[in-house]
Amino acid sequence: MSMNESTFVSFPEGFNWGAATSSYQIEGAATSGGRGPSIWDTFSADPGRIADRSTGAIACDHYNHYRSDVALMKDLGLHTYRFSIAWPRVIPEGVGAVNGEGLDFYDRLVDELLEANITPMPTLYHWDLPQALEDKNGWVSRDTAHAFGDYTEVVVSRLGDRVNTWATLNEPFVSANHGYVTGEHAPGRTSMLDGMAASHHLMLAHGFAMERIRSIVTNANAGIVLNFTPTEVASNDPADIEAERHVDNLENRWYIDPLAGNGYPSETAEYYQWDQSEVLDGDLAVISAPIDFLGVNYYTRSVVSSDGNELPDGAPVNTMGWELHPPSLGRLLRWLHSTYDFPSYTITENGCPMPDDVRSTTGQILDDDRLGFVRDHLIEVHAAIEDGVPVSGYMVWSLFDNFEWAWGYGPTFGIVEIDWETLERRLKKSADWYSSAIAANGFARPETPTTYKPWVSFEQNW
Ligand code: IFM
Repeated sequence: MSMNESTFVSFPEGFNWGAATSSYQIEGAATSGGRGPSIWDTFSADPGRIADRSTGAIACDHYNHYRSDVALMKDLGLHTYRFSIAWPRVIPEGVGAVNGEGLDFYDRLVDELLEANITPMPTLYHWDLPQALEDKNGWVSRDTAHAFGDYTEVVVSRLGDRVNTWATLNEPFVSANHGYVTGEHAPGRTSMLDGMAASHHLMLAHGFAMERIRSIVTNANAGIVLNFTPTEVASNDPADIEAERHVDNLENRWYIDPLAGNGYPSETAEYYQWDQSEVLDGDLAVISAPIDFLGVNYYTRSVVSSDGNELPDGAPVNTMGWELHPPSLGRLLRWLHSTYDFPSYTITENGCPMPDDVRSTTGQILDDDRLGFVRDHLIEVHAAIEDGVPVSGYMVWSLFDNFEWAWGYGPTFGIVEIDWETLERRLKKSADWYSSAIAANGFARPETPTTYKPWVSFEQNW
């Protein structure tokens, strides 16, 4: 078949192709340049918290490799680089004294990106809370939201003359739920009500940050990054239906509803006996001030029964056991647009950890499965755009293999491999493919859909 419109998946002019990372997962240099400790330094030093007992102390050492890393991004042709700023690098104690050396690092990074014609897209918080603030009750305390506003002002005052695209928080659901409810992430606390208080203070922090960004950057393009796990109900059993509703409220609506001015899903708040006493007069107005874009992180769906989540028989999964289900991304985007109608959506994360166990004779990782995953999700994005959803860009997660939180370095999400002995960066086949898709603003539609092997996920042995 010759290449024509139906076989070429062509994106609208100006579609923004990028890649994403986060500070604790790649920077390393945990004790250099005046950086203070974060909750992840503390948590990962606690034996038994991280699957391979690793930490982000060195990670990809991006702090020292940023120049060559930006050169690599330029070679790939990235339009945008989404990274995060480490609060404890900028304000080591969370409040008070600013660490000039920390700000200088992000200043140099931004200049290097602009020089390479790559748009910097900083996220102000991607989970590395200064430990000093956790010692004062972390996100359960309203003071942390105020401290975040002040930190935002420091960062944006320094970089806002060159950076206009800002994301406030990354995945507040994960910060609150994994950090304060299930304890699988730092700070490792386990209380549903603390989690709900934390969720509100995170959203308030977002609102305070938006106010500061808008007051400093007149042409700001600012928003928040939320993760979504679209749910389906396992059966018609009323218990399953009720369970699905609560999971959907907690995982998909808890953050976007207040952002859209609807408050927290009350049925689920009542179910967990959260009296919302932390929500003070005026908070919801702060939280629901207009955003310019909604960042959407999508990895998997969830089929819910009253016994928990069920993996459909024979479903393909990644090496962390998450089902691979591209159609749920398209469904999610259509649902968001028809229900909430934000001005624009950017896929701020999408990607998958795969075994990466096939190499060419020259040693390149031949990750056809990851390549297929990214391509299948981009096909969903493209279809959603054709249906009228204003999706302006796609950021693959992740640029590099990195520290995958409680899983350590086992799962590899990168389109670029890191040699953990030498820290050498090597492009995987998916990176080459992504680079040519960027150059062509699209790609050939495969004649047959990707078949994913049903990989057995790693054993979590901590
Ligand atoms: O690695 C994380 C990232 O930090 C936030 N979103 C999900 C990714 C994969 O788990």
